[in-house]
Amino acid sequence: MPVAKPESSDSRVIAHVDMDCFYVQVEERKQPQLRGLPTAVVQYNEWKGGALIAVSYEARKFGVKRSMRGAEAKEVCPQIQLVQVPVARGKADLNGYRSAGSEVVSILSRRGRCERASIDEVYLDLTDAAETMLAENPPQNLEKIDEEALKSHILGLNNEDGSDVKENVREWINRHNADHRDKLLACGILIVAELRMQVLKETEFTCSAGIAHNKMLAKLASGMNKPAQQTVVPSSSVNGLLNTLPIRKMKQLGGKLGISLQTDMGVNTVGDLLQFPEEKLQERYGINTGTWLWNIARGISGEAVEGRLLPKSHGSGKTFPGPRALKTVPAVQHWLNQLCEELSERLCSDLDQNKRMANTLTLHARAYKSSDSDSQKKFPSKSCPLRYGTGKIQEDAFNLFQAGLREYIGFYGVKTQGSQYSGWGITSLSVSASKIVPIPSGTCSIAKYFHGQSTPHFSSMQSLDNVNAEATLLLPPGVHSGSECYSELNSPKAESWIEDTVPDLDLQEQKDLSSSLSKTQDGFTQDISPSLLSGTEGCLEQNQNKQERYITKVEGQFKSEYKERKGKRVKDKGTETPSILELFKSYNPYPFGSSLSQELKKTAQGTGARLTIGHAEENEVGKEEKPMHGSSSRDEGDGRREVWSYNIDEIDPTVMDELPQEIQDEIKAWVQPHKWRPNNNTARRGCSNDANDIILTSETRNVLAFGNLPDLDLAPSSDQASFC
Ligand code: DCP
Repeated sequence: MPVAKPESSDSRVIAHVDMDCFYVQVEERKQPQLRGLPTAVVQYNEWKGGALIAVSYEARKFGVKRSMRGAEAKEVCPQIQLVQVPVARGKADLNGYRSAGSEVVSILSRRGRCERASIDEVYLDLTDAAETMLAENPPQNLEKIDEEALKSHILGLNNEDGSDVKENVREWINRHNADHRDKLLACGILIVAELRMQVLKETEFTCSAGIAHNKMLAKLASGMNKPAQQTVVPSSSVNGLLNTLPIRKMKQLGGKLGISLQTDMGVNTVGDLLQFPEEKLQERYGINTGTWLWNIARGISGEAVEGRLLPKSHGSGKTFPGPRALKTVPAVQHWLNQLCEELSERLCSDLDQNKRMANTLTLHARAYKSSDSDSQKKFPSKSCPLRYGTGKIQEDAFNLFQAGLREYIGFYGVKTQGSQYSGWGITSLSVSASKIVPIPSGTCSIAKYFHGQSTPHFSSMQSLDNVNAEATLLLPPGVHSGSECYSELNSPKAESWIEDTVPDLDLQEQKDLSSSLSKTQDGFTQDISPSLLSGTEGCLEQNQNKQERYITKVEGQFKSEYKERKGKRVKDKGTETPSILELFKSYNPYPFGSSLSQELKKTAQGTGARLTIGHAEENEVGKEEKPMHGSSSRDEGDGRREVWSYNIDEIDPTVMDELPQEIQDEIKAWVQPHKWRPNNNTARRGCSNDANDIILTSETRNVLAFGNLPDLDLAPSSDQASFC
């Protein structure tokens, strides 16, 4: 449900920039002979020439539409040029389009905060740039207004009296008596026109833009005059724009809420909403949504432009509609492997180019059961901590699929079938990587991050173990689930690590998912919309080895710097005592079933308190760390898996400083209450059954196990109780 956000300022200058027939333009740049010709980009498919996914404006004049197939397009426009989307791994390869989108983003971000909203859309907050222009060089001072700016469409500007349209725009931009908001918009017109021309010059792509005081209005305006034009919404024109706008055209009202407004409230246009008092809308739709509806009817939207040039998640998906539905486990595994390979390449590329790592792997599927009264039941989305490496991602995704399938068709259904068709079919599959965070700067933190990253390697596998134990039953001979490697681990809580997942995609992405999935009802294969699975920059020679090399490089760097820092202290003491980071590295995150004293124990030895990290299941840990069939595995540690004895006086405070504050507080409280405990709250966050036992809160365990990821809510709160 949409939520109202207070308007930060009604004097913002926001632009929404949308590329024109984007994939077509990318193909035209590759093949300039296509320019000016009616052209469409088609998804590869042998049936009826494939599905059109982008149509040039020349082709649109002939009546060619995106909903058509190639053959239909040929009927209405025999001279149409059909260009196939590049293919890799049996599915569309969108990397070229993604990197073309990134080229544009890098130009548009030069004048203000920039939010990449999809593969070809960007929001810009140009308020500061407009204020500066107004203060230093207002449009009235300019000798000449740029031609592109003069071609702007200003809503509400009367152009019907036969007057020179450009002259009207010039006057509007130059008005001395305009209020501050309109003056800012006038500056926005000039800035956006300039940016769009810059994009054209540097990339050869045209784009269209909407310029308004908020994102909602800018987005509505950008599509009003396409291609290669810009539309402006002064506040005096907001009512006119919204009054007749069909309610379902509004962002977030295309679905159930829009239908309810139409059928239950008789609201057909946004303007119709004006008749309802806020309380009435709140009564019907809840406080937040009610206020949001009241606001949008008046063109009010407080949504901020997020400074985000990179995608929030990566994904790879494919649909298998109609007769192409996947009906056996090996078939699903084959496609999952392809999707995971692509996902892994993009993750490596992101890591390499942007120094970012994803933390959650999610599997989504759509399925049907041929003989089932419960046909509404959805295939549950599942997620788990993400481990880097193609083989690991493939393995985890497959395990997630099996967990989902077991839930979808029931345990007995799973047991009775293997490679045989058993009355179910998968019509879409996708894997996504989310919770992407930058690797913290500073080598110690990077090392911590990687140590954190390494632990899900077994944490997630422990968690998947129970699932595997059952799910292997459905595997045909020769198909490995990976569960064998963990069969000796029998964590009672295993399944809690696999989460049912609400797709971690933003609303636009979710909308795109539903539209792209629904687009495939014709019974033929089509890849999932790229805008759903928003991409990262060009994936150049991404591979697992590269990632591993990178990690090794950073770790090496960390180790040498760390040694240097520690050198003096070690020399003084004549013995190398591990720091808290080393402690983390060797910390066994086996979270369930081990006693607390085994997990982490503090003992007082004379005046010097010591932390002892011990684990009775070192051998189990060793097993857990075995590389999985074919999957690469980096060195998880230095073999020091026995009991660790740690003198708290030797904790390097500089290392402590790089930990997240809340973790610092908690650790300080454990190790030396008399010296470091910052406040009593920390005591409440952990619990202890013995004065000498240190018991980790689930939050801290997550941080230790997964790096600095307090928002990765992997363990249910009940863990803490059982842990104690
Ligand atoms: N796309 C896709 N499948 C869809 C919709 C779009 O693969 N169902 C791709 C092709 C488009 C690109 O995403 O070129 C951007 O989509 P837009 O909806 O922005 O449409 P276009 O850019 O093609 O055209 P327009 O000029 O109307 O924005």
